[in-house]
Amino acid sequence: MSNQSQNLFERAQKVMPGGVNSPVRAFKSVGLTPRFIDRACGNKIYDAEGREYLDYVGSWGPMILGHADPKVIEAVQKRVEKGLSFGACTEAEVELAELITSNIDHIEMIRMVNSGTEAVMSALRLARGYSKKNKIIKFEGCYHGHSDAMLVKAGSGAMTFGDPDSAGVTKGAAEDTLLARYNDLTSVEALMRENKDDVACVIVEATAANMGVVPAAAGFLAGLRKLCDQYGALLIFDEVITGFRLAFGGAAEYFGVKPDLVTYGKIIGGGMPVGAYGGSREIMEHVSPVGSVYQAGTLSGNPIAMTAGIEALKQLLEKPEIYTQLNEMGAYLADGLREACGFTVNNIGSLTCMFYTKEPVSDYDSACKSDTAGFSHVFRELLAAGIYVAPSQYEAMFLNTAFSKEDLDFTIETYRKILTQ
Ligand code: KE4
Repeated sequence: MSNQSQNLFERAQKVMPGGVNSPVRAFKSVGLTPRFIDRACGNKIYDAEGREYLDYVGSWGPMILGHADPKVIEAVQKRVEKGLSFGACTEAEVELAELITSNIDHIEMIRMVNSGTEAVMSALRLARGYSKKNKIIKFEGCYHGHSDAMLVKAGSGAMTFGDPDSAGVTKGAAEDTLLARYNDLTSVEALMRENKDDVACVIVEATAANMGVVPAAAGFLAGLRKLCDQYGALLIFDEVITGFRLAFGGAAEYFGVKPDLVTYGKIIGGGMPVGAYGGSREIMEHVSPVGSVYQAGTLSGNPIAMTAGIEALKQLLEKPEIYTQLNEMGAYLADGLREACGFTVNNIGSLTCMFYTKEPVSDYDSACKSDTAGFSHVFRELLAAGIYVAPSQYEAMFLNTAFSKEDLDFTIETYRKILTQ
């Protein structure tokens, strides 16, 4: 069979850095040519050669209803006939905003942007503009997109390539970013005390999924809430991955802890480029044009993207049983992998990650103990067997509603064969 992906990758590398538009897709850490994907349906993707894969990436989270959901596709097809983008107000953006604010009580107002990075960058600016304070506390191994202030000991691709601090990020841009340890409230309290009148916010993945999956420990998020209240800092939940996945109300609903601001991405756009940030009216009305915190975007609220998001979120609202189904499947997969492989497997809801260590993984340092060479070997064997997981140890396996028990059993059995051969 011709290796179309190889040919395409050679062309791509001539005209795009690394041949990709996002580093982790380059398969660099697993030493393979990335598969160029031609189409997808349900929980399957098909590469340029027509090979089928069971897809545990799901576009890094958006495809919770499976690829090419018929209702989402139909809604988008109808909408595009009316034009693609106006740079003006549309009913679609109001409808998506209302869907969210009327179903998530800590979101009274929301602003649509075009990516998770943009949502985080804007939320941080808002937190600083609202509080008139400068410092931001983030956690080692958490990834919040590629805005300068966040590329400090970041997770995801930055962690995969071992360069948590990116070139091009100036000292000035990073010096107000303080680093704490995930699941360690004492490290947060120490930073709060040292910077007590100048911490604008704490930003946290309310379950980390960019150093592999590392759930928030019992009491961690409630402890952050208490510390933020005590020191007058805003608590920002970065729910780009967990939003509309752990529950419709995301990790905030799952853990019962209310943040001051939330950032969204991925599922909110139903597969189209959408990010958003939201919170109380009191805070959000500091955003331009009402308030003094400037933020803007040509394609923000794009009607096609809004339509995809509306259709996806409507289905999640209409079928709340989806979350029970996804969470049960997540636990089933995790238990099966644990039993079959004997490694540490972290799971929360429909997010699962196997680490190539037998030690517990609860923060950045323990995640770094995973044998990434062992991961890469298994990745290559899985791909050959038609199972597509993220090409990095420091990501998640994302389940969607198209998965069956048979798919999970096939996956568990394949892992078992690879690790016992
Ligand atoms: P985007 O700018 O990629 O839409 O979102 C950035 C972001 C923000 N916050 C969290 C918690 C995130 O996980 C992300 C992006 N996630 C990665 C996957 N772990 C995107 C994949 C990629 O970089 O290609």
